[in-house]
Amino acid sequence: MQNSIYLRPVGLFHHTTELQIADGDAGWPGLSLCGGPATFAAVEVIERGAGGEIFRRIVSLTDLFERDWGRHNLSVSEILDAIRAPRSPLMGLRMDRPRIMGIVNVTPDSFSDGGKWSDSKSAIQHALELAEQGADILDIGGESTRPGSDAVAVADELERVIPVIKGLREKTDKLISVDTRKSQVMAAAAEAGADILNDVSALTFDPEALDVAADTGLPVMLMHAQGDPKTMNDNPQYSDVALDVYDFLAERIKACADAGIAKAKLIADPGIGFGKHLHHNISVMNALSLYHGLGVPILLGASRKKLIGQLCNVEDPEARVPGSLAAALSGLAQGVQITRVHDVAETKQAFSIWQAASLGSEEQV
Ligand code: 8Y7
Repeated sequence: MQNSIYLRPVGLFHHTTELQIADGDAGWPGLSLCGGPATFAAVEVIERGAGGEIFRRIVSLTDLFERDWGRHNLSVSEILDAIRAPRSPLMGLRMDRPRIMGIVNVTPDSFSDGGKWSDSKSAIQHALELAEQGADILDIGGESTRPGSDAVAVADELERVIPVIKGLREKTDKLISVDTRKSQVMAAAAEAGADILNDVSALTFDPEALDVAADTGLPVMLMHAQGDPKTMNDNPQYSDVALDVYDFLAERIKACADAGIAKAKLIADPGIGFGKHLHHNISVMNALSLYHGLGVPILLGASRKKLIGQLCNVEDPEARVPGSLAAALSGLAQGVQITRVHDVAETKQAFSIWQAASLGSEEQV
């Protein structure tokens, strides 16, 4: 293993728009995070040596610039540039404020709301309600990828999601993402009017997916998972989970670039619950701002997931909404751009208050 260096922005400050803190202004020690309305005052420098040994220290930005960090896979200034660069809009949706992605499962077996929306008419109805409640993106999925779930045949998945995407496309201008790992579903969904591809395997499950995704020209959400849904939570293994996830996502961004998918079209997601035990999920959630170094918007999906059940001793997924809101807000505090949730109205309310307090204005977006 090569010596690697990672920077995790810390000391995040979400400030009022009126304050207009210019990047690098004398007297203000912060740098802009993703060009948006947050700055960071220091970084945790994480070095991972060839043998997997890890050194961490929090350093001021001044120390960061002045020190010689030696030879690594990337330079400190390359990573800082990626952290600071404004994020491209996603199909016209600006990424400089928190966005909500509403979950629409068209599956008979999803863990938390499986079966409820499984005919296309009620799925479309549900999606439109989420749009009304303030979802910016509607995520349509026809294959449950919950831990232990069985694979779904392409024909079944097509039959579930395509009518919903077509029907929804006629009724809303909200962005529609298709949650699939299969290239045939990606191509058909693009044809039916989907705007974004959301692949929990980061285009690794289907050997055709990388090229097909590139052909659609659509943006892609790349999620980290370890192993296949059926067995992924049996025995996940990491050297350092937050860094291993980072390396995986960086590799997938590179693979996409090589296949002709521009970085401006990519979103990175650490994949809460996918091949991760409780302590892995906690480490990833704690390290979220690290992923800004990838240079693309971050997506977080913790809604109603098992870690909330484990931490709060709540068996019923529908009773995990308060924990889901806290997870979502902790994401915002770390600059997460897109939050994938079941409970859009509740999340919108939490985000509005968080934004009002941190921006110091009533201006809602
Ligand atoms: C995620 C996801 C699921 C996630 C992204 C569930 C499809 C399990 N989780 N996609 N899909 N990120 N991008 O609990 O965390 O909703 S399925």
